[in-house]
Parts: sequence; C-alpha cells; structure tokens
Amino acid sequence: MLQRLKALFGSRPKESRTLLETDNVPQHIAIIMDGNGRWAQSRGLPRVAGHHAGMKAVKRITVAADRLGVKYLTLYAFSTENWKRPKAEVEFLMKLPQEFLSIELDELIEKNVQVRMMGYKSELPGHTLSAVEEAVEKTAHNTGLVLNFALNYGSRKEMIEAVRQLAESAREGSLNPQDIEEKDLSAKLLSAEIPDPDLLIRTSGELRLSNFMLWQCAYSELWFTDVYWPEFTEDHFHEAVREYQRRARRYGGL
Ligand code: V0D
Repeated sequence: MLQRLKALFGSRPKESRTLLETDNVPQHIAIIMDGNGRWAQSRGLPRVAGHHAGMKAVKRITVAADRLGVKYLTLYAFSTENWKRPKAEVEFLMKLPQEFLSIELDELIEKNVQVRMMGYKSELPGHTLSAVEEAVEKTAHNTGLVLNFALNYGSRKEMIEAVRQLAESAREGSLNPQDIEEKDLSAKLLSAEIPDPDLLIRTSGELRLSNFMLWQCAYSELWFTDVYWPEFTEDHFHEAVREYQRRARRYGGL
C-alpha cells in the first residue's frame, strides 16, 4: 500500500504544496538546465551572468535531491553542440566546474555525495578536466547521492560509439550480431553504471530532448516548466516530483 502524505518537506511545511510522499521518490532524476542566458538577458545582464547564477541553482537542487533521498541526479551542464557558442562564452563555462568545486566540494564530501562525470573528456581543457577528476576521485568511495555531471555529452555520439564497440566485437568474432540485446547496448553507453532516469526535467519552456539521454529516457516521465534554470527552486523541484508520484499512482490504479 502507498503511504501517502507521509512526510513534510521544504521551507514552508504548512503549505500543502510542499507535501510529498517519501516513498515513490524517483531513484534517478535528470535535468536539462536550460534558460541561463535568457534569464540574464531578460534582466539586462550578460549571458555569462546567467551561467553563474545557474551554478547557485545546481547547489540548491543537489541539496534538495539529497534531502528527498534521490539516489542519482544527472545534470546536463555542457553538450557536444555547445562548442559552437562564442569562444569567450565557452571559456567562461569551462571555468565553472573549478569554481563550483572550490566552493562546494568540501560540503559535498561531508554530505557523502559521489561526484561523477558523463561525457567525452579528451576535448575538455586540462584545467576543467583536472578539477572534475579530482572531485570524482575524492568522492569515489562515498555512498550517498550520485551527482552526475553531463559534460561534453551528446546522446547520438554516445550511441554511435556504443554501436562501434559492438561492431568491433562482432568483427573479432566474440559477439554474434543475432545475440545483441538492449542490455548489451546499454552496457556500452557512458551511463552504463547508472540506472535509466525515472524523471526528466527541462526548464525554460523548450519541449525537446535536445540530444540528451535519448536511449535512457525511453520510459522516463517528462516534466517541463517555463521557469528559467537560475530561478528553479526546491519548491519547483518538489512540484515535479509530486507530479511524478501522481502519474505513478494513476498507472498503479489501472
Ligand atoms: C552553466 C547551468 C556546475 C548550466 C549550471 C562546463 C550552464 C551552471 C558545473 C559543474 C555549468 C560541472 C562539473 C563538475 C562540477 C560542476 C557546471 C558547466 C556549466 C559546463 F564536476 N555548473 N556548471 N559545468 N553551468
């Protein structure tokens, strides 16, 4: 039986809108953190100010996910397509992992968070990669929330690389093409160690997947909001989780 309304969360627990179940919390939530540049421009600020403000939201939602008991939080920080942006903007973005980790890594360690990265490392600047790898190494033994940054990630590239590996095994003779199953492709993806997302959130009003975890989101619940990522709060996050739980109850009743 579902235990509804089992717990209160959030900064304003008297309001019914912060009421959440503690069971049926999505195990894996993935987020397309869109609208940082638009948020800045709407306030007459440079786009990079939006990226910086977006980092604050990363902290906020990581803490919120940890409090809720989410096991995996995947955040789309930089896509393989984002290299097409102006050079100065890319250079600014590539400094954010260092800045974020210099401020937050100690607290992430204290919270038993495990930092991971999902993406292609070879194209990243050395200073970016070394900051991320240091955080990954220092938190590898942690057993709490897995905070998975999609960084220089693209889903079609990921699938092409996986198919190449399977084709190579077939050519070598260690794999019969007729025996290829879904799990074999899943095992070659960058997300191999992580379960498929239960819930995908995209902020800022776009209703697309934009090359993010296309294979992995085959059965994920999708939730969209017009709110720009820098304005995304714990309450918005709870709204998405509550809608996920509502959908789960409806399917359970059929
Ligand atoms: C800008 C909104 C944290 C999206 C959030 C390099 C765009 C703020 C990280 C981060 C970015 C990445 C890896 C890591 C620790 C932190 C980050 C990028 C952009 C792209 F190990 N925020 N953040 N990385 N933005």
